[in-house]
Amino acid sequence: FLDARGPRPEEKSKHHTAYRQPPPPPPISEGSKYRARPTKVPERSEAHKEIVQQPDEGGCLHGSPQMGVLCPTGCELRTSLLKQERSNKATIDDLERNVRTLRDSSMNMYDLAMYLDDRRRERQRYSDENTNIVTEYTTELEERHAFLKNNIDANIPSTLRVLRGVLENLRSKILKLQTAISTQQTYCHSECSVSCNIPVVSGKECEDIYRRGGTTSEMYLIQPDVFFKPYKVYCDMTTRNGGWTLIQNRQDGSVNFGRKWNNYVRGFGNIAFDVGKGFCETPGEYWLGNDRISLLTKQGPTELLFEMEDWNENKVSALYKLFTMQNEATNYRLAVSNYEGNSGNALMEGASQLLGENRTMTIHNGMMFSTYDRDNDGWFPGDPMKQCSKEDGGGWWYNRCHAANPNGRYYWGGAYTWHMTNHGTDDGIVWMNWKGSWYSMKRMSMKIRPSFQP
Ligand SMILES: [Ca+2]
Repeated sequence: FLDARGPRPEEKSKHHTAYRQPPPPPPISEGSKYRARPTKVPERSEAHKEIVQQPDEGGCLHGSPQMGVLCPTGCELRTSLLKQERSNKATIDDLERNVRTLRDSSMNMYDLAMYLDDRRRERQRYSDENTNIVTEYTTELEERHAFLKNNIDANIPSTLRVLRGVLENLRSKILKLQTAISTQQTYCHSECSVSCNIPVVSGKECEDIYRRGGTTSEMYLIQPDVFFKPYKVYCDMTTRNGGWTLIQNRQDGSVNFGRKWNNYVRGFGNIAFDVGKGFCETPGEYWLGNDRISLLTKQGPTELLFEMEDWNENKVSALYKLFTMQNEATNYRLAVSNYEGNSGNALMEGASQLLGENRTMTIHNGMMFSTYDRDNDGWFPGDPMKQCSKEDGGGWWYNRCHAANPNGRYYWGGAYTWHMTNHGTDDGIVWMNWKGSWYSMKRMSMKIRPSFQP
């Protein structure tokens, strides 16, 4: 706060119009221009002389009362001036206070104006900067837009041409595939006619043929019983001295084994193929048929050989020195004995991983044959909700349900999970005692031969 008597800044001079110069001091009394007059000695009585008052200082009264008052004199002037000065002083003090207040408020106004001015300048600066930034961005955006537009104009048409070419290529490939598929469909609808040169050698079964001189493994005609027509079968003439009649074979999943009762009774699949050697030396996937198998085992003591192979070319086998399959009247009941082999005795002992009742309910020996439309299993016989064959994929001598499942579903690669199955059960080509429930064999076969004592 500026002292009223302090130095004042130049720019505030305009506010000083309210300031008034103090009144000039009253004139100073000086000596009279007149010389003193020579005075005559008054002739008065002594008594009269005594009441005459002497003029007071300044001599405002004439020496002679008859002459009255001589002036306004300096004394009177001074008194009136003193009176005036008193009232003027109060006015001046008042004015001074007003001036001080005005000055203070003008100082505040000045500060505010300065502050506002600074703010304005600052805002202007911000505004300028923002404008610059916006301009920069706009420029960049325009450049990018131009770049993209050029790029699109230059490249898209050629890309489209390439894509169109790819599309045309795919279309022609699809056309070729469709043609191939329709050819295959026509081929598949026509009757499967495998043309093989059937050897002249024949017999009751493969051991008989072997003994008659047919010693190459291939397809032959056999006639176990003169009352039944001869039929084709694959004979294995090399394994364990040959003479084996192949009654079941799995090797590539080419034949569906999830079939009805009548299919299993009559048999299904492909007996053998000629792959260019002039005769049918390559077996197909097939089930010989329950009636034929049953009849063969009734000819005399028969042995049954299971051979299986995993997807790493490991092979194991199970030989049952005695095997009989009853006829349809007793639902082709199974009987096996005298196990020899390294696969585990699944048919007679059940799954080696299981214990107690859980194990015995997987034994196959003594069971009747079941298909998904004929429930003869050991799991609530007759209950349509409890059918092993429905859940495990093929026709078999199911108990409740299996330790071995050679007619199950074919799984490429071996290991499979319950997610891949139809019913969440182990429906693969399983031999639990060797590979457990969740491994499906690459190859599986069943061969029979008359038991002959050495
Ligand atoms: Ca059942």
